[in-house]
Amino acid sequence: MNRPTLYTGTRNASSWAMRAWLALKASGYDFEEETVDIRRPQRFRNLARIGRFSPPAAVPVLDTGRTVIYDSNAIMEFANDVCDGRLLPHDIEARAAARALVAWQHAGLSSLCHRISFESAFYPIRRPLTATEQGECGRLFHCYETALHRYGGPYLFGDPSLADFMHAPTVVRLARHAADTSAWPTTADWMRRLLIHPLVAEWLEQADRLPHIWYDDYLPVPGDCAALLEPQATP
Ligand SMILES: N[C@@H](CCC(=O)N[C@@H](CS)C(=O)NCC(=O)O)C(=O)O
Repeated sequence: MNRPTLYTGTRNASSWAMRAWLALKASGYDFEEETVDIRRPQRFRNLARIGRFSPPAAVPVLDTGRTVIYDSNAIMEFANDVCDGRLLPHDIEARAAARALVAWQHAGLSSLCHRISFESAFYPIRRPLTATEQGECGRLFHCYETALHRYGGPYLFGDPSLADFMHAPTVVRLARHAADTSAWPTTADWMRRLLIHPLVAEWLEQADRLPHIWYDDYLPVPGDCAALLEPQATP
C-alpha cells in the first residue's frame, strides 16, 4: 500500500488545502504531500488529473491508500479522528459550537472570502476593506471574541482546534488587509497568535516566496493589477 498522500494546491492560492494540511499536520498523521499547480492555464490540466480518482476534481484530496477523501472538512474531521478527538473540544456543547464555526466557514462565510481572494493576501500592497466588508468582519470578530472569552483562550476553544485551522486562511486575508480589530482586542491577540503558530507560519513562509497570482479586478481601478502595483521599469 502506498503512503497516504495529500494533494494540496499552490500555497498562495489554495485556502481549502491550507486548512486540511494544518489539521492533518496538527494531528500527527503521517502523509506525503503532492502540490498541484492550480494557477491558470495549467490548473485545468492538473485538476483533470485529480478528477481521475476524485470526483470533484478539486484540491485538497487525501488518498489514504484505502480511501479517497475529497473534501477539506471531511479531511479535517478525519484528522481529528486519527488523534482521538484532540482537535475538537471534549465537551459536547463546545464541540457543537466549534463545528458550527467550522461549518460557517465551509459554507462560504457570507461571501466575505469570495470578495477578498486568498491570492490577494500575498500581494505586496493591499487595497483597504470596504465599509461592507469591515461590517461583515465585525460580525465574525464578535463570534471569535465570544468564543475566546467563553472558553478562556488562548485559541478559540482553548487548545488549537479545527475551528482555528478552518479559519486560519480567513485570518490571513483579514489581517493582511488591515481589518480593524480595535473593538475586539482578544480577537486581535488570537489572530496574532494564530499567524505565528508554527504550522501556519510554515505555510505562509512558503506562500510568501511564490510569484504573485494577479487578478485584474482586485483594485477599484480597472486595468492591469500587476502593472498598477508593480510598475515596470521603463527601458
Ligand atoms: N468543498 C471543497 C472545495 C475545494 C476547492 O474549491 N478547491 C479549489 C482550490 S482551493 C479547487 O480545486 N477548485 C477547482 C474547481 O473547483 O474546479 C473542499 O472543501 O475541499
